[in-house]
Amino acid sequence: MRAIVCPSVPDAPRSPPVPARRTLLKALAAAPVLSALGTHPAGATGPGAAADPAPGIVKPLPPEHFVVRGTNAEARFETFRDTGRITPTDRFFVRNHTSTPVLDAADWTLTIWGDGLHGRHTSVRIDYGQLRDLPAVTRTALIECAGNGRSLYTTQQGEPVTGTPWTLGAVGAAHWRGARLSDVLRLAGIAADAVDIQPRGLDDPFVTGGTDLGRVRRPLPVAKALDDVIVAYEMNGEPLPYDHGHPARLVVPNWVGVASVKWLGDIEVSRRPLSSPWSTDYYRLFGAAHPPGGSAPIGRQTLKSAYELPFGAPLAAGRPHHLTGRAWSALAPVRSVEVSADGGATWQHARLLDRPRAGGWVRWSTSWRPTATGPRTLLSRVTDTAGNVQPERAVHNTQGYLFNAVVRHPVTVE
Ligand SMILES: Nc1nc2c(c(=O)[nH]1)N[C@H]1C(S)=C(S)[C@@H](COP(=O)(O)O)O[C@H]1N2
Ligand SMILES: [Mo]
Repeated sequence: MRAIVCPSVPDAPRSPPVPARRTLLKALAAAPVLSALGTHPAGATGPGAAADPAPGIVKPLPPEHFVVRGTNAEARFETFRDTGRITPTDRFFVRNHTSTPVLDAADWTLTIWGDGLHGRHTSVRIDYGQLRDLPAVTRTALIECAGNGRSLYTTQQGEPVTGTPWTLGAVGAAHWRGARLSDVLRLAGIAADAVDIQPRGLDDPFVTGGTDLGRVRRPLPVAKALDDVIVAYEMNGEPLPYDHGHPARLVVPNWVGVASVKWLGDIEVSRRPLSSPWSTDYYRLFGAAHPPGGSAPIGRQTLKSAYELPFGAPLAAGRPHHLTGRAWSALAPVRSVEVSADGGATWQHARLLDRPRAGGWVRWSTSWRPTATGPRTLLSRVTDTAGNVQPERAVHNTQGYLFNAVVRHPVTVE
């Protein structure tokens, strides 16, 4: 296959010479699409319609399956009980810093550039057809926001945090199909001494507190980039939907969701370490328990388990209840899940319904026959094969990342 190589330019700026062309249908242009799908209340999609609850998300967000949080949509974790091991695409959470750009694969190109390519100052551009011509691989991987469970720092530990107050539904599992990022980088001519790459999205620049941070981008060490990362163009057997990165996104297994850059437009390859606000101001651990300037940029996600049950669910006394949940760890395959209905005094093993595998989650079930009526707290606790186990308390950080503590799940026995 043939990639377009732009000859080196003296004084080339440290940015891609030509941003990939894109087709943006926004505001007025997007409104007919949304109304045609009949998914928003009439009148809610027009310009300036204050009623539109998730400006910038294209797919329908039925309230029985989603909670809208600003520009994002959280899946209702309890409703995962009627899904299998794979999260259906129309039930997958959406985390957008700005809004979903509606891009056309026919116009799309990916530019790979930087001093980490052979022959510095070259830049290589591939189009959608060329990406699809590379050998295709399919991986099952969770994407989980680093802030998933963030609100529990406050509700469960009484600690303040900033950021989207997710409960537990900023996670989903999908089959992703695409080209290996290593094949893309080798095609572009990555040098042996490149240390970091930095993928960047084609969505609008992120402006916060009056500061324009530029387009979403975050460095990724070359060792991870060449390992198991893919440039995905299909999700669950269909072309990537607009909200999940159409026409192409990175899928970075086991890493914090922000690494999986959507609407991929360019990748810088560098012989020196790279940084961006998403590796300096955000996605580090700040606070009393961490080094003064914050931790190193976070990479891997953590481990969690949770009941597929609404918080505060009513359960009839004197009857056995079949309770289900999910457990996952980005650190190692799940080994076991224990449950407790007496505040952690005694624990029993839950039944695992899936064979644990690296990178996925495991459904589990347990039976509980409550006797006394009143409020109760259900606990679940996952242990992985590396010996990691959910602690009673998560170590606080000001931005509420990597919540990993045992979830205290309130129910009411009636
Ligand atoms: N270009 C771009 N990529 C992005 C984001 C974004 O806003 N813009 N959000 C990131 C974050 S924080 C997460 S958690 C995941 C969410 O992926 P999803 O919306 O497909 O669930 O996408 C990541 N990739
Ligand atoms: Mo995220």
